[in-house]
Amino acid sequence: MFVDEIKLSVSSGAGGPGSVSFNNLNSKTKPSGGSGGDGGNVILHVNKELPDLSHIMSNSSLKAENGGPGNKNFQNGTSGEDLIIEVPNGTQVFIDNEMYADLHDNNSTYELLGGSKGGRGNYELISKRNPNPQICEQGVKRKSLDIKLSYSLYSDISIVGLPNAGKSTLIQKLTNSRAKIGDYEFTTTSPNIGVLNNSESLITICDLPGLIKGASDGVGMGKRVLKHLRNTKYIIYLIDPINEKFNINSQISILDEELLKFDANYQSIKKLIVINKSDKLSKPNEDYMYISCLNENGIDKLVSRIQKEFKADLQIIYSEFHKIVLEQDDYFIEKKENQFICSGELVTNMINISGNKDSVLDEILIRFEKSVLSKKINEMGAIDGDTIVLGNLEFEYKH
Ligand SMILES: Nc1nc2c(ncn2[C@@H]2O[C@H](COP(=O)(O)OP(=O)(O)OP(=O)(O)O)[C@@H](O)[C@H]2O)c(=O)[nH]1
Ligand SMILES: [Mg+2]
Repeated sequence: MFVDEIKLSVSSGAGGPGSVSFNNLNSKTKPSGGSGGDGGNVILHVNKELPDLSHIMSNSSLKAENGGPGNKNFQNGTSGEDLIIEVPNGTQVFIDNEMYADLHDNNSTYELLGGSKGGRGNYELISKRNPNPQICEQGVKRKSLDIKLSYSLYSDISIVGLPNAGKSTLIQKLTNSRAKIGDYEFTTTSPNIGVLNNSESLITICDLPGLIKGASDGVGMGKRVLKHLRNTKYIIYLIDPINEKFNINSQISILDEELLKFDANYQSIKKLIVINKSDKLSKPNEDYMYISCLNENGIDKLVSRIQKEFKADLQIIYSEFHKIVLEQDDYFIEKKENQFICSGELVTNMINISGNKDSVLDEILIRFEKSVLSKKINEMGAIDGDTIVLGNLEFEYKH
């Protein structure tokens, strides 16, 4: 089954914990605890061979590997393996309904989440201030993200029209596609792709499910159809002149309106209006191109027209999209009477230290003072004696 939309939960690998250990060298003890390895990244890799997103399990939760722990004797932990998710060209990434990436370049990659940093062992924490640290960092926790992947097909031409206009019949006439045909509405439920027969160049054609009024608001299969026009170079509006509800002009208006409401940039995709079922008409209107998929009248003319159009260099409208880099290290400060309660990733990482209790507290205080938290709390009007809460730690504020 063709799958063009999928929801996933992904997590980066956690950083491995550092270690506290000491070596005896010439009767002096020296810190020798190795650091934890970094966790694996979450990466999307664009692979043009993939036909859709059906290789990814819907609603699955995928995780990169955690970094290994640091050990005594300067041994650093191993880095966690990246989680690499293969996606087809034309995949978009959404987080909370906002598009974060539009991936078009084969073999390119997009980092969704960087692996979390490994915790430093006491060897790496040696500093002028603390030449003999009895502490290590525990490594940054894994980060998780709920994403939606949406795939829009690439095609040279998309056949768009109301249900029953003959779109699938036309793709059968033009290409090797064996699309299903039916004398009822919504026969086609997912896109069919074919390659134009007897053409000098390779021209791919896509037959889409029928569009109806309100499609851009999600009526019928609306949005799932309209999104596939994003990566097409040329659109054929296929019109049914014997449609009992809508005449030729109203069909054109419905299609124009729904396309533009979905994405105003669709205006710039070149379009050709083709009236099908001319076998049912006694006197065609000369303004349009007429065909009959039934008796094949006008099909040759349509093919010549397509070939002529494709001699010019037609392009898809979106070929590049600035990829948004995801923000990390969030923090929140809540003021409650004389308390400043700090939370978020920045805080979690700041207090994620283990080892000798007093040394751990000293280190956290020094990190706090150097951090943006201390600056913000000062700006928020903290005075000496107020309480600062960092996770499960509380201490008195001093200017
Ligand atoms: N008379 C006549 N009937 C046609 C012609 N082309 C297609 N049809 C008929 O129109 C009906 C609908 O054809 P389809 O190709 O399934 O239409 P569609 O636009 O793909 O329909 P959906 O997938 O439901 O949107 C079928 O009964 C076809 O045989 C034509 O040129 N003349
Ligand atoms: Mg069809």
